[in-house]
Amino acid sequence: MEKTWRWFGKKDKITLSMLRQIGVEGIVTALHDIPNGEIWTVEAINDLKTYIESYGMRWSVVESLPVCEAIKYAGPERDQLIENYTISLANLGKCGIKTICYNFMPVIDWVRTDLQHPWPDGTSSLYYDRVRFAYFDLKILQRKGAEVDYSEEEFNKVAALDKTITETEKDELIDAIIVKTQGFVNGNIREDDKNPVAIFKKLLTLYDGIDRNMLRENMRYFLSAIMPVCEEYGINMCVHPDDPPFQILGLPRIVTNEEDIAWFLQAVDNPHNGLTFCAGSLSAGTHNDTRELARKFAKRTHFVHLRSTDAMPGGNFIESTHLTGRGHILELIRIFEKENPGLPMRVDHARMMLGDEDKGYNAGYSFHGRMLALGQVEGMMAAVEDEIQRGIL
Ligand code: DNO
Repeated sequence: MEKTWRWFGKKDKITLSMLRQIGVEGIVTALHDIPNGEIWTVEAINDLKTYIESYGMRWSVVESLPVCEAIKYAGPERDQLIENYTISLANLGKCGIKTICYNFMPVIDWVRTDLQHPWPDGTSSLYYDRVRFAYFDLKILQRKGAEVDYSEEEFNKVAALDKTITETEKDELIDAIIVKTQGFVNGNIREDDKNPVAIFKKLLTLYDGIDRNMLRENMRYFLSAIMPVCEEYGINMCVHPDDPPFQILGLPRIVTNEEDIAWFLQAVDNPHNGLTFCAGSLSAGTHNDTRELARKFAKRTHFVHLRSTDAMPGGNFIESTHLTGRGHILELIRIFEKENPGLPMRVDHARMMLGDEDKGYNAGYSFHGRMLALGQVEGMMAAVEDEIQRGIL
């Protein structure tokens, strides 16, 4: 597999020369300064591409070319936005960048309740606590109809939490769920927004009355519209699974399990319509077995996120190390190297350690933690390569 790294552009505190030193081969990035929905020009793409190449690496994957909400909920401006998207794709194709990661999650991308959950060894990681999430939904958002999503036991726990939670903790919860995890990935909420909860509530209303089937149809519409340009330029689209892979906040989520993946691959049955196999997102749902999914969908996978999670009691989950957990990374490397060799892969959501905490990195994108994870994954890749050489895989 190709060793890639998510880099947030020239403003990223982790520089390309640092990445070169730790053995990164390919860069995963985006034109982060261009607002969602606007066209990526050949000039802007080439400028960043040349910069990356000047450090001896290549721009391997775009993550993400964001799909605007109006495309997802089928607003009146969707055709214009799809037209812009198609032009950006063609421009990327002209520059030779052909693997494009995106997602189709309404309003909110990945969700965690704690960005610095302490481990006994002094490191920290991201964490999802179902009761804290329910607290956000029921007490902070006060979402209409939210009651049906939680059990009586969860209600009682939320009521107990309400008696002890401090205002600072509430702010931290809001920050974790809708600011720090979203700002840098989809631009719906920015770090300097004054009232993120109000903005978020308004965004949720865009999906009133939109169910899973409608969202699926909107995804089919989008993919069908962009396939001709993907074919023309050899571009591989790869959707990121929903994280976590289950329904939240009354929003439909449609890339959560085997049936969902099979659905969108079949709905637009074209090799250019594929999957970002995010082992972390998929493993966060106890209904998923990453090994089975990889065996099934390896051929339509264009990009791999190697990370792992552990399920905890009560529907909570934690990012585990890259050597452990429900991601089964070693086995995934075996499957992908056998079924679809050479795919770009990056590590993801590593722990914070050894001073990462003070650097202001984007949540989940520490330096030391990711470097350790990359070292672990490289070791596993070497072991798999050895199995291939010895003919035992
Ligand atoms: C989280 C990321 C996702 C991913 C987008 C792709 O850390 O893996 O936010 O970049 O969903 O569009």
